[in-house]
Amino acid sequence: MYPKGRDYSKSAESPFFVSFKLPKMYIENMKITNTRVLVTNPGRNYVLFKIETDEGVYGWGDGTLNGRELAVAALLEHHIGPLLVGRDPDRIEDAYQYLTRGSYWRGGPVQMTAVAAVDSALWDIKGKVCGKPVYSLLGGRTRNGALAYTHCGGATPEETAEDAARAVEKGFKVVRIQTAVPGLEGTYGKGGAKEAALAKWSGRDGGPPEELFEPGPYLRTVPRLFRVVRDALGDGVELCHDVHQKLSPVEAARLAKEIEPFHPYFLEDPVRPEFRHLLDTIRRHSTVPIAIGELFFYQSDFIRLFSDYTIDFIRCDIGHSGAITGARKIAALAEPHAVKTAWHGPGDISPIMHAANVHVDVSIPNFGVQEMVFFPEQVEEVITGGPRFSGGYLDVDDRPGLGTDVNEKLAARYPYERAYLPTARRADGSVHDW
Ligand code: KDG
Ligand code: MG
Repeated sequence: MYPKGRDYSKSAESPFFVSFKLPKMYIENMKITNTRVLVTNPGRNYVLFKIETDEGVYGWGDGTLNGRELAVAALLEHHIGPLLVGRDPDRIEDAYQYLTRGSYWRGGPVQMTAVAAVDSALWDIKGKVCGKPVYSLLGGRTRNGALAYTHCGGATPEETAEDAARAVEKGFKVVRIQTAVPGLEGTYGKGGAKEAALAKWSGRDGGPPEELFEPGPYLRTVPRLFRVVRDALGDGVELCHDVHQKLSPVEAARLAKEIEPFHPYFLEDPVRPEFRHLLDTIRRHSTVPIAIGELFFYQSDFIRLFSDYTIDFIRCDIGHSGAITGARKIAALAEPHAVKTAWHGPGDISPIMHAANVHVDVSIPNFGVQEMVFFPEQVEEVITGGPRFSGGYLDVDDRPGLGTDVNEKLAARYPYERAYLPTARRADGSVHDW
């Protein structure tokens, strides 16, 4: 299955030449022969990308972008896939450079998700060719597992506390807590782990769902949520909360200040990405660690935030920021600035990208925590070999590559279904930030 090695010892003419034989892993003139895009919905839509080679080795990558799946699928199928055929799959960094800097149109979530699909598939191939798990090729393990957190939620803070207690019983040492806000219809995130793993988001009349958001009731509810959960669970568990970019800088500063006594692990996405230069407003008023980055795509998005030390955790979705190659670059830039990783790990990226997350987590020095979901059985039958959870940690085993595979026949039974995340409006009917 794996390509032949080249014996360099035979070609040496110099008497000073030290004879060596490159290991079998050396790839000589390996070529990409075909690419294939597969869109499947075994519970949620996933865009899977296969790269095949002339040596029979293939890799699977993930190109899922929630609510914009077919845009990435078309980009991969019509514009990027054809560019890859005939290239050497060993040259992953070159592919990243070519696709991010070499084309005139660059950047943005659709393009960077397609780059991530290519990157994850190429790392899968490289691992299989070398007979090594990807984390080993990234420098080897720096830890035995990736500290993981799950979503806990409920219709009231008390219900969220019960949900969080169940998570702690399962072994979680970190939980994300959300709750419904009285008077606000919807309230994204209150569904907890189930909502995170399996949500179709098809709204009324087939249109995207719309929720009501007002900062006042929200700002009055979340400190109470922290108090109720802390009182119920004590200090033995770390608590996070996701604002989903819905506050202004000064509102976020107020929230951080009011939840500070309950010692949150981090406050996530307190403001929208366009306000990143104003994050210091929160810093000046509290010591609550700040996590941000789901809507950021490159190293350069973080330069000021790292160097000014305005954030503590990077929340990029590596599936939308160049996958393993992109994540390594961002993490390396963060390392000397005391910033840790907390890669996005929702149900709307496939187990392939969750595996990529963990290969990076267990091999970098500045890993912080990994968001995770338990996928429904149906998803795990279509996409096999994702990371495993035990005792509060996620891990991947030592199978070559990412360790994941796709049952193409089964995937074909679950066609794409249009689905969107909910959007938010204020009480006066105007659009509010996602
Ligand atoms: O596609 C976006 C969702 O995955 C996002 O809403 C989930 O914010 C999220 C999180 O932290 O998981
Ligand atoms: Mg989030």
